[in-house]
Amino acid sequence: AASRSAARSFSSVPIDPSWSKLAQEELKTKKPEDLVWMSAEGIPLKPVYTAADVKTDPGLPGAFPFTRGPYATMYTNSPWTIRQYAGFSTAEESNAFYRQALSRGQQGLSVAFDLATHRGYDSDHPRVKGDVGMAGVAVDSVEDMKVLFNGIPLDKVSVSMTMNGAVLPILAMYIVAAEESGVDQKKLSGTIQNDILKEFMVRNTFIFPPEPSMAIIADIFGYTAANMPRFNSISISGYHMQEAGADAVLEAAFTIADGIEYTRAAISAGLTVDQVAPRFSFFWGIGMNFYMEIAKMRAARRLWATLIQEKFNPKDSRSLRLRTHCQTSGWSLTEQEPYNNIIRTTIEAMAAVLGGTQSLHTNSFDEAIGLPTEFSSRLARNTQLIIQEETQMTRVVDPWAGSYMMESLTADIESKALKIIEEVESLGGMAKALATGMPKLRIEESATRKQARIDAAKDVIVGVNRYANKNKNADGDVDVLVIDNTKVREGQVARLSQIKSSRDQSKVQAVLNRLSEAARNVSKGLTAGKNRENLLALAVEASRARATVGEITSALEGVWGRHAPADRLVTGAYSSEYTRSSEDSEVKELDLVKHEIDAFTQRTGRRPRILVAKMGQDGHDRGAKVVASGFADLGFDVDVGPLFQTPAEVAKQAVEADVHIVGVSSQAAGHRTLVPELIAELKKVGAQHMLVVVGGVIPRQDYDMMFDAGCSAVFGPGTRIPAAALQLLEKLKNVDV
Ligand code: 2CP
Repeated sequence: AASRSAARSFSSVPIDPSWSKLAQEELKTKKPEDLVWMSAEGIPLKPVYTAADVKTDPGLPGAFPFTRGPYATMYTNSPWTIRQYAGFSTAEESNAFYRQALSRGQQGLSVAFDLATHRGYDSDHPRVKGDVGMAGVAVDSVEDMKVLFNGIPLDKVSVSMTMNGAVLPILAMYIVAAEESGVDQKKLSGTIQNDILKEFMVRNTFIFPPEPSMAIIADIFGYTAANMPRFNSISISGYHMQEAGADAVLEAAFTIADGIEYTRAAISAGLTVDQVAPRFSFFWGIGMNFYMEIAKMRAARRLWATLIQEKFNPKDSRSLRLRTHCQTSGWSLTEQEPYNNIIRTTIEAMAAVLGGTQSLHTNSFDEAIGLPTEFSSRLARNTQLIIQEETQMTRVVDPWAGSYMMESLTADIESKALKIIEEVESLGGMAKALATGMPKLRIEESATRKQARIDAAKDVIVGVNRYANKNKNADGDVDVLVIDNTKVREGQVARLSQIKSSRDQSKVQAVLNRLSEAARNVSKGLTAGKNRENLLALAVEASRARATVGEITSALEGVWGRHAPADRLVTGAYSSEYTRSSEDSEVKELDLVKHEIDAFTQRTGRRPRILVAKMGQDGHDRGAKVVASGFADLGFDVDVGPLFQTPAEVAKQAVEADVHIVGVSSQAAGHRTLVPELIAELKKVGAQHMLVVVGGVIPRQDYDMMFDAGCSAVFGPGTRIPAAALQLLEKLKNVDV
């Protein structure tokens, strides 16, 4: 029923009439149009394409508009870089992991920093107790950075660092660590993520407000253009938009719009397009919609080349070549039947390769459960090695070129994305568009719709909403890496105090003062290199003097403050997608939720109220937002807490809002420390009656710990929102509210 009602609107999609005749004979009662599938992007995928569908010649690889690839020979001459994102615990442990990975086929490094570092806090800061060493490696000073790269030749191995908030101290410490190991910055090849616009949109590891954040980026562009010719100054990232729920068109459009905004920022800072754009790089998420992902990569290359040409008229053709890293989708991984994730990742990796990526990370199968182990990391790396070395896929450049379907789909994505880019441009560019909240809201809407399609089983996820394995323990428990957060923290705190006692304090203070002065000059609108010092150059000096990540950040924060985002909630997107052509059983379930909410309201005089909370420095808020929107659409009163809260702050808000339930969303392993603390804080303020539930990436092994701490329920990935709501309403019956 679902496909027929959806197909009705597709009678306008042109299908080859001769084929339609052939098809009709096979179809009996159905019509050929019934076979058209509408993608999340609103692009109809037809059962058959012909030459009539191809309007654009993709040209040659290595030539404008680069649809087929940034290089002429692509993998036939030099395959993509196998670059696995990793980092955990201490610099020593991460270093050992990197060296082993490089000896077993990995080709480039990609550093994951812990959330304390991302947000510019040293490991001894009270706000980051649950975060140190958990979702990445803890780095406080250049001494940690030197340990991290010990024995790795930085003039040979390219290093990507995912850092946006604390980008100044981290890039500076990398430069100084290399310098002190005898490698001049001119020789460093690698990439710094440095993409703050998407942080404000979706990823949330910003520190400063938007304006000074953009000034930092322009300073990094200026510094790297002058001193680091082989270093990619930014990784303009759509990946996190996809993880946050963006479809392929939104991801491509907002990312290219970000790139245009960065080019403008560079030009305003007195640089030319050709000084910066050749060292811009991109980063895509690659999900399960196979054809769409390949087409997205092709369309994005063409859009970038065409728009940069049109807007900035560069002389250097490298300014027009979109080079990209890809990562298979973390969101597409399921906690249920985790071995299915190996298959998903393989298919996604093939899409990235067929789309012409320059560098690739393949996820480990256990990432929806916890931190990857040595075993799962090896399988993930081998997935790429097998594609690269066994399948002969590298022998032909852009093998999809000329496919009627692929060329047509590429053009569809291009034109849809272009419309959105134009919309952003008409708002004055991405920085201004972000201030209106438009991009964030579009992505959240798309995420909420996606969840509703999954909950209604319109989008199939094998092992979750179809073919679920009833015997939950059939595959046994999957091992996860457990990090002793307290031990890592203690080690970091000891090293910090050792550094602070052995350095020249007056030298440190002098350079920190100059940083604050430069920050004040940024606020006055002065330009680096002309009438104020470059922030990265100063951070390099500060790092040499052994100033810490926290100190460098504080010197700037004292002037600019720390950014606190305002938030809005999507409403209506869940219920509209869910009810439209849902199965009867699913509509009945919604009725039941409504009935239970009415009963609760009659009994207590008000609707059930839930606070959706995020604690620690974990800024992944897709889950929290989708749950909040879904619960609100189902009829709950929903409060959404700010990001980055301490347990005490959450308890305070819960009491002030007098909620019945506190729902904690945890994606970065902080729950082990933070949830027990929250429950203790709630007791302290007399709110022990409130139900505490946890959702997100919670390893099965931690469930008992959560229940023992006093949690009422744990919702893993793949939980259907109405089912969770019913479970909570049931539990509320036993609570005296
Ligand atoms: C490449 N080269 C070639 C060819 N292909 N030369 C001749 N013929 C060819 N066919 C040359 C290039 O020009 C370059 O030289 C060198 O070989 C390396 O190639 P590349 O294409 O630049 O590859 P790369 O060094 O691996 O760089 C790829 C990217 C870079 C995409 C440009 O920015 C990158 O590695 N990004 C990785 C980002 C990343 O890992 N992010 C992690 C995100 P030259 O150097 O002389 O030009 S972690 C995600 C998590 C989820 C998070 O963010 O939270």
